[in-house]
Amino acid sequence: MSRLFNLQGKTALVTGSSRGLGLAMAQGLADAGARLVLNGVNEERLESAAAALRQDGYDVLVAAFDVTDEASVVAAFERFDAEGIAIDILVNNAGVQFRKPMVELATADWQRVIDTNLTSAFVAGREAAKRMMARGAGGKIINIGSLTSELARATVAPYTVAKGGIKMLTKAMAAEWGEHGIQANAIGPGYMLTDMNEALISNPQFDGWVKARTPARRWGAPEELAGTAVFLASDASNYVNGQIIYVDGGMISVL
Ligand code: GCO
Repeated sequence: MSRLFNLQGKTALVTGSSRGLGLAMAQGLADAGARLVLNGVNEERLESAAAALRQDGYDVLVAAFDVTDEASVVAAFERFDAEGIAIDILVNNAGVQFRKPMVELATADWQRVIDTNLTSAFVAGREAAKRMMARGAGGKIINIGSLTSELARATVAPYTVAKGGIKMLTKAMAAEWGEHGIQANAIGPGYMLTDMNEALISNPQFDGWVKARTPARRWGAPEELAGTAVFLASDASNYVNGQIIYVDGGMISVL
């Protein structure tokens, strides 16, 4: 394995990694040598994902906590401290989708999406960065954005606002933490084959639109994010900071 992309000796916490994009990126990081800390709120699903990865020989820990609950995020990082677990790589992947026209959208639903998709990345990022700075060994923060970090689509306003915020939070992290050897970057997945998108995938009109609108003429597979995650988690990206890399089959680059 190329030294540049080698994650051996590093520990990666991936939020929302019991399935979907988070689990796929976690597998890629483990493939490159990282020890994993999987996170989610469903302990059974987490343990099942961890067991499968351990079967493949990977070093996997589990940390069940709700990224929207600041106290549980802080407690999780304090547990890492107590157990000597240094988080070298944080992937802020946890997120939800909620599709409804804004004129019908309850503020509580708006707030829930913002809290889960954006505020959680700030809280976990703050807790990770404080410790990276104290260790003086730098670190990597990878926030998961979206095509909606740049472009809006009707009926997904809170998700769009949160993901637009992810793009700018990534730059804010770079601005404050770059001098501490921390690189904060983002990945912008395109339309990926995930449970969250099931309603879209099974809708023939939407499926047709995605395929026509994407130069690759297809949806993306979750594992297609792994290479970019490894790049941004590795020494290969030590002079990359505040960027968002779109893994979208070309969709955001064309009309
Ligand atoms: C939607 C989808 C998108 C994708 C992805 C695109 O309803 O439009 O859920 O938001 O999940 O974020 O980049």
